[in-house]
Amino acid sequence: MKQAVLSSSGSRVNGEALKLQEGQRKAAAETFWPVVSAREKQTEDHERTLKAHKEVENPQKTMEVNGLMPLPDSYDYDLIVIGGGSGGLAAAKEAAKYEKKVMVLDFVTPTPQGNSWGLGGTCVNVGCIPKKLMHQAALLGQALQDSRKFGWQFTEEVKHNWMTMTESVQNYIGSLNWGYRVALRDKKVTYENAYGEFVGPHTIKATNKKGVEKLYTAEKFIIATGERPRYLGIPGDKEYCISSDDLFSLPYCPGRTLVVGASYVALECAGFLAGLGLDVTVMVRSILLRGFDQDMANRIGEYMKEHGVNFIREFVPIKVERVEEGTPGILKVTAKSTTGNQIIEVEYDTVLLAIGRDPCTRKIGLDKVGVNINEKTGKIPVNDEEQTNVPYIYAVGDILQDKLELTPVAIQAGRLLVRRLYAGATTKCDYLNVPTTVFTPLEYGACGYSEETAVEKFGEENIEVYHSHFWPLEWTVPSRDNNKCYAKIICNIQDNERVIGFHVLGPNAGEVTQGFAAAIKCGLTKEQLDSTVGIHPICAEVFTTLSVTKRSGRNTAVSGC
Ligand code: FAD
Ligand code: NA7
Repeated sequence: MKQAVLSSSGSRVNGEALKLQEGQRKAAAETFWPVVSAREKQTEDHERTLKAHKEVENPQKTMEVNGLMPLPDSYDYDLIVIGGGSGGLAAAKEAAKYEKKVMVLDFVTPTPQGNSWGLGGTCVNVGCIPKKLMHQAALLGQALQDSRKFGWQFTEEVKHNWMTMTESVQNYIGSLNWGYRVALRDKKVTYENAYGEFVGPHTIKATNKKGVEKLYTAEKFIIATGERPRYLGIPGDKEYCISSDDLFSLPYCPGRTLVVGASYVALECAGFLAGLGLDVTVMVRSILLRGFDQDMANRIGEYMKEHGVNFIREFVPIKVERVEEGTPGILKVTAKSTTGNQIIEVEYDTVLLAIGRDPCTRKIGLDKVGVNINEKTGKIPVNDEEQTNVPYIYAVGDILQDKLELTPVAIQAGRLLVRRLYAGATTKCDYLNVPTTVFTPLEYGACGYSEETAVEKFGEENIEVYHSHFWPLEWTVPSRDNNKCYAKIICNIQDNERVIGFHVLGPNAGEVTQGFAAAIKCGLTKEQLDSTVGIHPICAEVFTTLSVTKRSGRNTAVSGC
């Protein structure tokens, strides 16, 4: 078997290294691990590799002990993708288009409560999809109330059944899981439900549920392992609390719920739970929706409060205890003020932690291949081509440092990366002006700068903020929530009043934002917005008639449509 010998400095000294191009040799030296020159179609059955590996009883140990490592003559795969979520599946399917031999490894480590799910990653199983469907369940409750004013009459009391909702949502998710498996099979992508971990250069160990281990080699790798919910690290958190990874398949109604955390996952979950009629409290450590426009964030908070969500501000839990068994049972939460010494004790049926998510990068053998991570956050820094510091290893999605954690971003980055790798394309993923929506009861759509970051970057005197309240026609007849919906754009005065920030609070905010995001990408200016003819009577038309600047202090309230 061929072996590469590492000198103490890590550079390769066997014959093949001499064949490396200058750039590759430099990269190999920089990254400590050898770079094997690109080989077209040199994939073979992994049995051959396994046989080779058997000769080295423990390749990892061999490397560590004597600096020797196996270097296969050829690779089992052109590309191995670790993680079958939004980014990983998009990349794998795209690579298959170019007739590459591709493998996807996907494995879900069960939650502390024992939940796991099928192929497709966070978005499909425990993220965007169930979240939006449950948000829809809550909106339907509101629509039922509104409908009485439109003439609908019900004879029965209106109730919500948690189990019916979760079963319907889970059935739909099951169909998506199945669809992904079929899509991979149709595209001849090998899928293994196994945990991937680097054990040496170009070599990965795949461990399945039964603990069976296999070694595979590939010319290139894409890491797309995503993130998992963080825990508080206090007594009782993993034993008694749930996370969003458990909520969407919870086999009982959560009842009185404490949501810990105040970012979008926390507020979205709190919003739909309250919309289903549950008693919900959000425990906020500092501010709502860190990173988002704070003017909009506070308006969302006010609306939620008016619609029955309780907030405990500037407190953090320090202990969770079970006081009564059951599903859900009763939990006692002891919490401490972040501004003083006050301690409170509060009881809930369910405690949902939504205090952030950690990237799955610390247990995948990155140290074995020399991939750098940010030690503090676990995130992987990449260049603008999603390449890690090890040239044959790429990364996409939520695990990337300083990038957006959104499904369409992961998909776009994965697809474009593969097109660059295998189809001669040059287009890079554009992480700027990415639109997003927070599905709180009053939905929030945004694209571009928040007001505070625009002020910070351009200076207050150089930005003009236009804003207005609006009242959706659909809400007028049931007489609800006047002067809650709100539209705001931020323009750069120095650049022909180009729209650099777009913010909307109102129904279907995502649908509204998507089209404007395309316009912003094309360089939309305030003048162009003004010359755009609105569609009547819809919410989005407000953006074609914005005339009040924030600077003017003029009233933005509306009384009719
Ligand atoms: P993931 O989709 O998380 O996929 C990673 C996969 O890799 C997982 O299946 C994981 O189990 C697997 N894996 C991890 N380690 C290994 C390993 N060693 N070996 C094999 N497999 C491994 N985004 C939006 O755009 N819109 C939304 O509305 C939205 N809502 C969200 C709501 C919630 C509650 C959450 C939590 C997230 C939401 N997101 C939303 C974010 C979105 O889900 C993520 O940005 C997206 O899923 C990231 O894709 P990814 O490919 O990076 O990782
Ligand atoms: P974020 O965006 O990381 O926000 C975490 C929230 O939890 C935020 O409000 C934090 O408050 C709060 N937090 C963090 N640690 C604690 C502790 N120890 N106690 C109380 N509160 C805490 O997380 P999300 O879950 O909303 O979203 C993460 C990603 O998931 C997102 O980007 C999507 O990809 C899906 P802070 O403002 O720091 O005081």
